[in-house]
Amino acid sequence: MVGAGISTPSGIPDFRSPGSGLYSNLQQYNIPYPEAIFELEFFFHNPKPFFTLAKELYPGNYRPNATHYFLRLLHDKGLLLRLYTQNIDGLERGEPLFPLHVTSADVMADRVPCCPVCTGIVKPDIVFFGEPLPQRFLLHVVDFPMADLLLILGTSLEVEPFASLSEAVGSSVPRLLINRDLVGPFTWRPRRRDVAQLGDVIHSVERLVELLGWTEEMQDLVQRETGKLDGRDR
Ligand code: CNA
Repeated sequence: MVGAGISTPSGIPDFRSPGSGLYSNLQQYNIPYPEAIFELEFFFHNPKPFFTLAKELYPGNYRPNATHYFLRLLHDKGLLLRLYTQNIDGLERGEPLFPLHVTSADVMADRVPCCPVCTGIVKPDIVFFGEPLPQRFLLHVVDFPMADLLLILGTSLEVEPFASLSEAVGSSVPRLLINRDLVGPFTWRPRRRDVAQLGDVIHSVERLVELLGWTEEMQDLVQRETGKLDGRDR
């Protein structure tokens, strides 16, 4: 389970970090309250703030960091059953979640993208507050009881129903929280096998990679993928 805190080292502000989070820097987006930027009703009332943020998050502006590559390594090793992310930056996949070909020229030119046929606003394929979660989210019913380790990285565990997934693994399954601060059930309903590694996510991930003996593999992966990004952005 991951959240905005895994992308702050890439330079993308999270919601809640004091001083650097979006909540502390709202003026530039001209929104009445922080959640508005991701609210469906507000989006159709005024889509500009969302597209200002979308432009900011376009590929090339930000790059994956060690945490994203660690997730990739878990996947490559066949150890990652599923990644549940709240992020819309797409850095776990190396691409944004909204269809670039339709919207990029408009977004880059600070225009709200509209459908050439019906003239309606193009809504990006992300889940706004006020929208149901995609069917795929229901996979958690099968996934969580199957897991034998739950990793939770860079999230305040404040947004439901995502947050409650942290309680959906078996009671004897270890849960490892890697975050700046203690959050959610790690504070109010800790379990015997919980482990909280508090501090900067990059530092913690690098330490974990080292303990796993994967440092060299990780360096190779980062080098390979950075080379690809250099080629793409050139
Ligand atoms: P959040 O509520 O802002 O919490 C982030 C958590 O990460 C906090 O507990 C921070 O202390 C912690 N954190 C931040 N930076 C670091 C760091 N360098 N090292 C360790 N811990 C760190 O964000 P959540 O993801 O929990 O909230 C869910 C919202 C945020 C979702 O609706 C997202 O769509 C939304 N969001 C996403 C992005 C993105 O895609 N990158 C950016 C901003 C907001």
